[in-house]
Amino acid sequence: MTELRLICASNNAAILRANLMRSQAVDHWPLSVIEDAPSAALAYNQGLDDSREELLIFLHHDVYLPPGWEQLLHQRIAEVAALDPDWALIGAYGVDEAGRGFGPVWSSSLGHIVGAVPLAPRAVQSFDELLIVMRRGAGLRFDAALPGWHLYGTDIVTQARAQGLGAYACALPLVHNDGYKDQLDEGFAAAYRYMQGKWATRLPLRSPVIKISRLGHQLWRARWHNIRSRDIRQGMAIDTALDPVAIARICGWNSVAPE
Ligand SMILES: [Mn+2]
Repeated sequence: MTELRLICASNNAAILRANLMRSQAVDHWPLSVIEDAPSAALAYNQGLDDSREELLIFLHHDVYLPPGWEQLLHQRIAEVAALDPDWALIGAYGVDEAGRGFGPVWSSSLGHIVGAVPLAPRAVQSFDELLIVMRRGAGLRFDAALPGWHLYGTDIVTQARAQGLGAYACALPLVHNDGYKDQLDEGFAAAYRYMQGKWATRLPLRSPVIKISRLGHQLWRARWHNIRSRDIRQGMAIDTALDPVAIARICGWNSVAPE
């Protein structure tokens, strides 16, 4: 079986312990935890450089992988490889060319299961950063110049596509026990502006949370929307102290292993 490693950037041991470390997958595969990195890209490149496995799963510390997820991933990889032997990336949540989001993933900040279920690997233009699988042989790296902790899922997919490499969303159910997000902050805006400049000839790009365009007015529109929808969104968000194992069970993901 192909060798595989989990790579996680974490700044909070309690969140890591309460979520990712509850996953059976951490007993199956080695895990690198990178702490106190200045950016997601630098953390993940360090994870790449310090490992040798052919398959790397970059994931958030607030993600819980339900039982059987390891077997399911192997099936999804086989499905992608049958379609595209030189594939580069697989994500658990992605946005296709038409702007449609594919999951399914539970989101505590949104309080529901997000994303249509792809019945086959779905070519996408961006990933949510919650979980990204990379085939090392594709030769990709995260962009060290991309600041902060946002939009690297869109950047890595765009890098792949610019090189003619495939990035796919596959049905890989998981729990994202993320906290309520009030507003797109200055760190997000900095990443947005960086993407506008870097990919000027490939705009617009649709990330899972926002469209990146030449004009960039979507950033202001999203901020205004977030102000107006604050009460509703706060009401829908679920307490992150809830047990992700129980959430997975309620979602019907007691075991997601293929039959
Ligand atoms: Mn997260």
